[in-house]
Amino acid sequence: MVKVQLCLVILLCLICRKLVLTKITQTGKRFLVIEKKIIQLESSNHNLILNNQNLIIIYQNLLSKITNLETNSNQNLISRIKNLESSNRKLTTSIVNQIDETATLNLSNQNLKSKDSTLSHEIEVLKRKTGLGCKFCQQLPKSICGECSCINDCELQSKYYCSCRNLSPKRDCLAFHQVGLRINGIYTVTLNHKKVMEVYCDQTTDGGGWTVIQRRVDGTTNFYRNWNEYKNGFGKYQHEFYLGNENIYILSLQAMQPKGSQLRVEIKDWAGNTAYARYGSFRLGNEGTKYQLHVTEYSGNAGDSLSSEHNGRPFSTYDQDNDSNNQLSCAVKGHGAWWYSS
Ligand SMILES: [Ca+2]
Repeated sequence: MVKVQLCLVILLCLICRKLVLTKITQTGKRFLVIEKKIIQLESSNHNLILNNQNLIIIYQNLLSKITNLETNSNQNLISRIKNLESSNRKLTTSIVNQIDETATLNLSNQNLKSKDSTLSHEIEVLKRKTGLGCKFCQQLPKSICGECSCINDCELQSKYYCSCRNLSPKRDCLAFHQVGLRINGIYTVTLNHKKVMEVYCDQTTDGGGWTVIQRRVDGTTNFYRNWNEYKNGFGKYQHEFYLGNENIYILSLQAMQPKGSQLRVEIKDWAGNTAYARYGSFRLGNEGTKYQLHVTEYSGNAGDSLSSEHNGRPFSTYDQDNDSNNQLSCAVKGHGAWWYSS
């Protein structure tokens, strides 16, 4: 029995061994499979590591290339920016220079325009003075000045005046009128048989024969002048002028014979209305009397402003106060020169 049991046990053991062996063999196979897998994995891992290292190298190379590219590009950009900045500076300098040149040119242009304007004006003045560019006499009848000469003068409203300077001098305008001259213009007269001077004769107004001693038209001539200028006269006889107190004194003195002088004052306003004051007797005293005014026998329509207030008064200028006002100078206050009273 025991033997059978043992045999059973042995058989069992054998069976068990067989089972165990089978199990072991199966386990060993599994180990082998696992080992193979491990080897494969290790191999894969190794390959991965290699790949990884390659990738790192590639990455490093790329990084290096990028860095190089960046550095090169950056340097190129910096270089380009510097070039652009340099160009910009040159352009800016050029523009500033051009602006300066433009400003200079503008200034020169303005100066030239100003000079051109001044020259044009001077040319016009010269043309008027010389009569060039003003040819009215050629368009007028030759008889316009009779035996006198027509002289162009653009400054005059008439654009001409008559010059009778070619005629022999006489005592005064009345003397010319008495020999038949009826032309208004510039004549020569003698003073005290010594001095010959030019005067403007009005041979048509109120019977003619008038020697014009003063003409004021448009205010272009300064009449605020000193004693000597009023003594000797100033202005142009065909324009605004004052004949001069010394000349008026001598002319009125030498006209004392036979009948003395008359004075006619003509006034015209801006509207063209005229008025006159006529004095049947007129003369001036000599410089010792300060060219004392003698004027009487008023007639006319302008009102008597001379004989009523100024007759018998000495002449005054801003530098010779001969008026009867002890407080002030009427010439300075009135900005003129006259036979002021007070
Ligand atoms: Ca005074």
